[in-house]
Amino acid sequence: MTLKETYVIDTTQSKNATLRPIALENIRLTDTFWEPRRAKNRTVTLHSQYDKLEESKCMDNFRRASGRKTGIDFVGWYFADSDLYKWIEAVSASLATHPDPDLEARLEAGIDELAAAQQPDGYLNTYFMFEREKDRWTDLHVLHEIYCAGHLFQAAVMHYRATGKTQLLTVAERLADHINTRFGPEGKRGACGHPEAELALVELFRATRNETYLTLAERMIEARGQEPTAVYGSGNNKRYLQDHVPYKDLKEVTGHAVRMLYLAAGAADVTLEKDAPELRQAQDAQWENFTERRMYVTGGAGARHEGESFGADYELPSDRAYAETCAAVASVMWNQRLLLQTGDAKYADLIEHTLYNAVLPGISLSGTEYFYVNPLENDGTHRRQAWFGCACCPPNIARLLAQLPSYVASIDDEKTVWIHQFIAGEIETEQGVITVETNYPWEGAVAFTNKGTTTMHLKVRVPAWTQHAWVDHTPSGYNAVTLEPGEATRFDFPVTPLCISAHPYVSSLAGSVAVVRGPLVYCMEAVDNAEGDIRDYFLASDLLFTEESVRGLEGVVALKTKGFRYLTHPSHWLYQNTLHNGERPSLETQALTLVPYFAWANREAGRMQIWMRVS
Ligand code: FUB
Ligand code: ZN
Repeated sequence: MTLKETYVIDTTQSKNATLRPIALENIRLTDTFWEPRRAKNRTVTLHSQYDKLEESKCMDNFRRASGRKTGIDFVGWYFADSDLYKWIEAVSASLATHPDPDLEARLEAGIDELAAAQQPDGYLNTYFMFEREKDRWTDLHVLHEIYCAGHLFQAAVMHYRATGKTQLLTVAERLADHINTRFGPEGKRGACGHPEAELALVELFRATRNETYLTLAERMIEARGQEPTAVYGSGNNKRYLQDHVPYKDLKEVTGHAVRMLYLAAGAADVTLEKDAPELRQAQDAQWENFTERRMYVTGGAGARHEGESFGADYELPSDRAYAETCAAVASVMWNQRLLLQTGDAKYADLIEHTLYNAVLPGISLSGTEYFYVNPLENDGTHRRQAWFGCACCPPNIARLLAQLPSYVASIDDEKTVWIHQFIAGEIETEQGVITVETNYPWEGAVAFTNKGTTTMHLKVRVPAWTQHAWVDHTPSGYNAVTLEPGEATRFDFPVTPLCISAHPYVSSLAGSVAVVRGPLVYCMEAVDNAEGDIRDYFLASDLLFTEESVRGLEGVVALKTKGFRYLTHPSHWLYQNTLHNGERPSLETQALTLVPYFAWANREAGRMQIWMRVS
């Protein structure tokens, strides 16, 4: 195999792709919003995460499995190996755009540790060693063996693409071949309780052109919802595992949110490579169910703490929201695959919305602390943590930040460059270089200049939020533009603050609105609204906002408006007769300050809420 450019989802040869990828190296970001965060990812986050992999004993688990360390026990969750794999994927992607010898040395050392732990038959999972060797492949339902393999495959593909080195890819191929002997066409039917390997196997196929891996991915998707179940083991909740019906008949997003969305991403990958109309139709139904009934206004997924799962239609509690950061990452991954397949702007719209409002809140401005759970309302006790016993989210954010350029643009077979996300920088294709100038998301002006020597064709997404409709499917679409050498064009998307209301069936949100400005959802934090309790605040119905800055969030556009606040509450009642006028609380006018939700909990702890009542 020859060294390739670093693609994240390599649809260069995908039969059903409308769009082909542009390599990470060829989309160079220079903006002042994302690129400083990506720089922090490279210089702070990825280093501190490796330290956590050591502290949490994830690395020692590999050393124990290889025999390099003896006399120690396995530590952590049975899927702890995946923490290292996601970190490797993140570092590899980062090195593709920003070489860093220190980071690379840590990466290669990590790969050396895991490669040494691979068994002669290709098996690799540090939980199932020694005393647990007998348990291998006995509990697909719960124990995440294939899930961990999936993250290894993704890491290996990214490492190979970014560095051209084959050591990790060979490890991945040996493990995939091992799994194929068990669960491929010659083996038993088997699928993992936690989908992930499906999408990874398709990417492994794309990197190696070995059809075995594509077939295995397809087989694992088709294995779900059958009798007897292929997701066998110690658990019994099939709906939770998306194993209650065949995937083609799954018309809603249900069960564990991350599993659901990774499964959907895997199915989308299969349909990019193969004609599978029933899988495609199921995807459309799932997407509709998600965006019309089960998605938070932030793009977050998963209403219930119980089982980290989706709730029923319109079950979207703000304070008890789960909205795991990994589920937001998985949603972005799924939507990108749907976008590459269809070229439909609604997927790029949702990616934008999810990136800003559901992924980004997951990491602190310092780059060292994370949210796992993302409530839309909180009393101020929910704070980001430096790591978690179950550390799935931190490296998931890191890999997405490292891969962000791949979400910015892609190219079609007529060589038209499709601009999906607006981030300043330059995009290089065989046709030449396009520069992108913008101060997005704070301002809506975006300018494109053809710096090349040939005519260039662009398709520029017009964000759905410009039509006040980023959730309700009013088509936005792509505007075609032709630029001669040296020519420029400019779009001005109005970032006027807007108020969003929820469907009446979300009963807890009756009479409330959320404020958005451009792609950003705003919230109210006690630190900026120190008079009384922010639960007593109301927006005024004229909804006029001015743009200002606030202490402690430099560069952020905050919104100020006039509203009201309960001044006094009668103290002795919880409920009262609505006709009993004598006990009404009194109101006074009150200035309100809102900040982007992604920035919350980066200053003094205090109450926060997205949804606000309107007087
Ligand atoms: O089970 C592996 C990961 O840990 C899931 O994706 C997360 O939801 C967390 O449970
Ligand atoms: Zn997570």
